[in-house]
Amino acid sequence: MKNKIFYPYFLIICIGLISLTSCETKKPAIPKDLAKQQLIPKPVNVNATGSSFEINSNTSIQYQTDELQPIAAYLAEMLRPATGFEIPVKVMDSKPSSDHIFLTLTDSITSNEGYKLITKESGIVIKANKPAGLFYGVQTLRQLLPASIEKGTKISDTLLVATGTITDSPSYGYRGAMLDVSRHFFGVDDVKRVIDLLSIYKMNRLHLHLSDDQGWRIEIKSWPNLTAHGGSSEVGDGEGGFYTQEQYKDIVKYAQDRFITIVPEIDMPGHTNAALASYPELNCNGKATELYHGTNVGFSTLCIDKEITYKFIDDVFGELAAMTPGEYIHIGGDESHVTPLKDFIPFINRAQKIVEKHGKKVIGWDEIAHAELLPNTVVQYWSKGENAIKGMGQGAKVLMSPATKAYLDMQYDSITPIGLHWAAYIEVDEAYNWDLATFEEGISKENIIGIEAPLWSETVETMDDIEYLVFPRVLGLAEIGWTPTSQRNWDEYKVRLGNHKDRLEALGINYYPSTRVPWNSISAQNDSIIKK
Ligand code: TNX
Repeated sequence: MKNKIFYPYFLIICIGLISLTSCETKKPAIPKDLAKQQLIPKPVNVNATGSSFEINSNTSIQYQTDELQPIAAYLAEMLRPATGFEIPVKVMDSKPSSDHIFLTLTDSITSNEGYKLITKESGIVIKANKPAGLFYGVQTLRQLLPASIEKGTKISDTLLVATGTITDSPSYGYRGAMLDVSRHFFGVDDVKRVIDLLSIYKMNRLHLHLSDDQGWRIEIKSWPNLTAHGGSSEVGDGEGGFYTQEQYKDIVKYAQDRFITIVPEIDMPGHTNAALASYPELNCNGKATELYHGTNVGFSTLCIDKEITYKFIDDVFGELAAMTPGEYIHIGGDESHVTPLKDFIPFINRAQKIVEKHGKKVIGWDEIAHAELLPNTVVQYWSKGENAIKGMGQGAKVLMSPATKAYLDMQYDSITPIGLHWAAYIEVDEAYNWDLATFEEGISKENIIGIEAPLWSETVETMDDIEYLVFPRVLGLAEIGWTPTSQRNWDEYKVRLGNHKDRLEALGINYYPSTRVPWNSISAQNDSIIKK
C-alpha cells in the first residue's frame, strides 16, 4: 500500500533531479564544423564530428607529467585574460572530470613533432610523442578559438571548439626564419615578439645573424672590443647595440620555451668589418678598419694567414657554443669576394673543425660547398643550386632558402616602401607557390632538412618594418615546411590566409594587405565566433 503511494512521487523527484543536473552541466552544444576551421599550417588530417566543446568557468588544464607543466601553463596564460576564468593547471586527476583539457604523452604517436587533438563535447585531449608535439597541438587549439583571444583582454565571445580529431605532423624537421640584427640592431623584446609570432605557425628555428660589416651584436668576454666598438654602429646613423651574454641566454631560453631553437651565426671570413674595426691584429696589414654604415657587401675579410685569426674564432665559437643548446652554429661563408678561393677553402675547412671541437655542427651559406665539408655540415641554399648540389656530392644536407622565393627582405612589388629586389619581387602567392623538393632539379626531399626564410635588415629599422615584410609571407613559408605538398594549393590557401585577418589584427601585426588575398573578417562570414 505504502509503495503504491510513494512510487509516483519518487519518480517525479528523480526526473526532476536528473533534468536539473543535466540542465546545469549539459548545455546544448552549438554545432561547429572542424573541417571548416581556417588553420595555418594546414593539418595533415581532420575528422569532424559536428559539435562543440565550450571552454567555461569549470575548465581546467591537466597534464600527465611535470615536464608538461610549462605547456599547460602557456595554454592557461593564453585563455585567462580573454575568458576571465581561473583555468587551473594541475597534474591529471585519476578520474577525468568533464570540461577538461588534457595533455598527455604516448608512444602511439611516432613522429617527434606530431600530435593528435581530440575534441569531444566533454573536453579536449592533446596527445603527442614529445612535448614539442603537444605545443603544436596547443597552437592548433589556439587557432580553433576566436581570433579575439589574441588581444589579451576580456572578450564577450564564447570560446567554442569544434569537435573531431586532428592528426598532424610536419613534412620537414627544420622550419625557420632568420633575423639580421647586424645591419640594424633589434633589442631583446623585438626578438621575443618575433619568436612568439613564429611559434604560432609551428616554426621551430630562429637563426640570428649576429655579425656583419655594420655591427657585432653578441658579447664575447675574451674579445670585449667586438661589442664595445664593433657593436656601436649600424646602417645609417643609428647607435647599434648588442646582446650581453645574459640577454642572449634569456632569448635562447624564451625561444626554447616555445620550442624554437636559436641558430647563431657569426659570418666569416667576409662580412667581418665590425670585427676588423675592433681589433687591428685581425687585419693582414695590422691596421683597424673604420666602422661601416653603408649597405655594400663583399669588401671585408679576416686575415686567413694569421694564426691569431684562428685563436679569435676558437674563442668566439667556444663562448657561443657554451651559451647555445641547439646543435648548430652558422659560420656564414657568403659573398667573401675579397678572399681568394685558395684561401677561402682552407679557412672554411678549419672553421668547421673549430665549431665541431666545441660540440656543434656547422651550417654555412651555399658557397661553403667549395670547401671540404665535414659529414654533419649543412649547406644553406640561398643563391646557387650548383653549390648546394656540390655539397650534396660530399654528403651534406641542404637547408632551402632560395632568395627568389624565401627571402623576406625582398619587396612585394615595385612600390613596397621598404625592402630590396635584387633577387625578385615576391608577392604573397609567389612566396607560397613552390615546393622545396622540386624547386631545383637534383635536390629532392631526402637531401633537404627544411626551409628557412631570412629577413635581411639593410632597409628594416623598426618592429613595424619587420612585421610588414614578414607577414603574411611567413605563414605560407611555414606551411611549405609543415604541410605535404599534395595537400597545398594557392586557391585554397589564400582563402584560409584571408580568414586570418582578424587574428593578425588582434595580434597587432602590421601585415602587408596584399590585393591577391581575399581578406575577410571571419566573424562576418562563418560560425567561428558566436556572440553570447
Ligand atoms: C645577400 S643572402 C646577402 C646578405 C644581404 C642580402 C640582402 C646572403 C647569404 N648574403 O649579406 O643582406 O643579400 O638581400
